[in-house]
Amino acid sequence: MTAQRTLVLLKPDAVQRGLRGEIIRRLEAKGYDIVALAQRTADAEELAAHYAEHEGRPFYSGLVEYMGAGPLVALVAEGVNVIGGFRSLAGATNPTEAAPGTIRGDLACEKDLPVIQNLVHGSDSEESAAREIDIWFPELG
Ligand code: DAT
Ligand code: MG
Repeated sequence: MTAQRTLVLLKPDAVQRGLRGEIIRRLEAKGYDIVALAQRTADAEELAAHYAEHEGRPFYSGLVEYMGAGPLVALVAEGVNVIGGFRSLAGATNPTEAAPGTIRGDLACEKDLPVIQNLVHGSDSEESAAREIDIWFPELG
């Protein structure tokens, strides 16, 4: 039971739909702390770094286009097992499969688009969290 940090993105669809407060409310209500937070429009370089694992996938160019289409909010959340804990709050990648009660299950809906728009990103491992926090908040390193 050690405290962890995770990198969360409130993706451009979350900002555009006015869901920042609702998503941050869930994260804080769960008991996680927010140790850094910034809103900005991501550039191609940081998105390529962030999504390097998906380069070459059929949805990659749509993903980078969607993530750069407007402002997003990047934040670092802290708490015991927050990496898995936030992914539980977020729900499954596809909003149709995401359980009710989760951010994606309650607030997102599958669209007929080449990329899945699902409101949030959360790091998937300690290694990813360290790498992603360094991309979005190098000053925390
Ligand atoms: P997650 O965001 O749940 O960690 P991921 O890392 O596998 O999921 O994918 C990153 C994002 O890319 C995901 O949030 C939505 C999009 N995506 C993933 N798989 C997809 C697919 N098969 N078709 C369209 N978009 C997809
Ligand atoms: Mg992922």
